[in-house]
Amino acid sequence: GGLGSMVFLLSVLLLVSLLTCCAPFILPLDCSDVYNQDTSRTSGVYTIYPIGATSAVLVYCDIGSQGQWTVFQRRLDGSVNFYRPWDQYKTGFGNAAGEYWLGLENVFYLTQRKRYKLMVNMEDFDGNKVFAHYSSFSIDGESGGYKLNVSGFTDGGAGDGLSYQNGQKFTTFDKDQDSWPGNCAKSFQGAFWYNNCHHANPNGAYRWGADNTFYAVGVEWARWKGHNYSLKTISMKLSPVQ
Ligand SMILES: [Ca+2]
Repeated sequence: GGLGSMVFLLSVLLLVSLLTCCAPFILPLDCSDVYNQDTSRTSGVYTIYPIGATSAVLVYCDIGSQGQWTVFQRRLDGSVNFYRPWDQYKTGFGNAAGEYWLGLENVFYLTQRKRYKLMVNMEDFDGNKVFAHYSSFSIDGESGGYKLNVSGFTDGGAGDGLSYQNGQKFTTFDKDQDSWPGNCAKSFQGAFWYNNCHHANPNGAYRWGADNTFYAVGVEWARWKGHNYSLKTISMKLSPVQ
């Protein structure tokens, strides 16, 4: 009857207004939102919604005294193959509890919604840990080749691995957008914002330390360990600028 339809109509209106008005406040965009919703939360895997309510993504949140960091790239043990095509780097792959890539589309939407800083943490096979910090990080959308915009370097012992690749589009073995006649992703066994070609290759082949058999193909941060040392761990993470 009339009352039933009115109740139904009101319910639909309520649902629509909740989704349109309040979804951004209910659904966490990043790990900073995850923490602010419950400050007892610690590091671990959480669900975020960088693109919107219908696009839940699992992510590792690094939560500690240094703040809340949304990890978008992580190498730990060589368990995941990072030599993958464009569509995989666009949408993401791997396991948020282990090694993974969050996806360029997710990272693009994140950096559209807030202003972010970037932390890159890394470790060698002797237990030495260093970092590189950048006060500003964003990437362009797919139509702009997911171009890297990074600045404001602070040295935590790692050296500046990214400024050389700033302003470059993302390259995979099946999509060459680098500044070299060849394809840097193919030649250096990774996928990244390559220039001509790299000072850092975080998505390169996992090679367990020093190895000069093939030049510069490992998980590298050249300013720290050179082009023939593949790191034990590296992670790239974002936190909003206050
Ligand atoms: Ca090229």
